[in-house]
Amino acid sequence: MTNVQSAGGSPWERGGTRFWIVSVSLLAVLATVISMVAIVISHPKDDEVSVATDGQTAAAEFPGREIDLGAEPDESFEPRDPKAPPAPEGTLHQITMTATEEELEIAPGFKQTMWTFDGKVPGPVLRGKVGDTFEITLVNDGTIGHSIDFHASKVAWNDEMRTIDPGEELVYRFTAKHAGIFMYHCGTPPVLHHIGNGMYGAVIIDPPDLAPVDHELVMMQSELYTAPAGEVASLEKMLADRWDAVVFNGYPNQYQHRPIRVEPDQRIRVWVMDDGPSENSSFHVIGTIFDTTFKEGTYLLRPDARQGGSQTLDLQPAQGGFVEFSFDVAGLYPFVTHKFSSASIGAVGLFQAGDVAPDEGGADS
Ligand SMILES: [Cu+2]
Repeated sequence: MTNVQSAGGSPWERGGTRFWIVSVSLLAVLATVISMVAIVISHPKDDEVSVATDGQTAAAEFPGREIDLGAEPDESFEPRDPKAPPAPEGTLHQITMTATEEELEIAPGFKQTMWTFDGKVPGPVLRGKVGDTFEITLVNDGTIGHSIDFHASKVAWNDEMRTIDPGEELVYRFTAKHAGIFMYHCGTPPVLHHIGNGMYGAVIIDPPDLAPVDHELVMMQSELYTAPAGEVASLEKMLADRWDAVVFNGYPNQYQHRPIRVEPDQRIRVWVMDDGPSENSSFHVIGTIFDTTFKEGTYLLRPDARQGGSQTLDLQPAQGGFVEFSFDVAGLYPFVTHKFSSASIGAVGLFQAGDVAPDEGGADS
């Protein structure tokens, strides 16, 4: 036994040598396979890279269509009127609002079925004063349940904000007890889906000392989520924050296509509402400084001896306020959300102060 072992090794030892040779070979093959897989994983295909790095195509992993943000709207395109409506006379405002589901043009040459209040996205801007009573009759002309939730109100969620079926209506009555610009939206679950498909707007409740201005405007910022033709955008896309555009008053770059005309030295107030549903806003006007800012019910800045200036109004979803400013010289003044990843996908507009042609440059800077 001993000799056999010393002369040529035991069968176990000879078998062990083969075992180790085979094992090492297998390990080498395995390591090669693992490293090849690692190389493939670390070098994704070109289209996967573009999905991960290009904000405009980040939504491509969800069903939808691509908005051409460089396209011009038709000659006949009328932008959403940015003027803030005046507060109506009287202290009781009886208004009917209708929930609809209809196809709208939400970008140049791009139509999509949206859920709306009164057939538009955003819904109408309502206005009143502290102490006024709003009596809103909500009519559901859609095919699914809808509702309305006014942030300007103090009412029971299970009563006025209840969901009504198609064909039904309800009366939502509230007295405005606090000043500011407040979001309203459909509150039917999943709320994200109903807001993301268009059911949102704003109510302005004037502070008692609101000074007169030359131009008073409203900008409601929101995201657009595209869907396959004939469909509404999916909840999954909204849950993943995969918007396709960020817009003021429902349409990408509409006030760049149709600038807002003002004059130098005129005083301008812009009410800004972040209707989201999910993206924040940092409202900024290029070429001027705000001397007055009002956010979430209070003045942050008013002209005084300290001569402070403000460059942006920062808002999270469902926050609002206003800014006041003027332009010192004639020219073009873009306005943006200074979160430029949002500005670059539709959240840009243009003031034209005085007689200067909108195509004289600067609009894209
Ligand atoms: Cu709804």
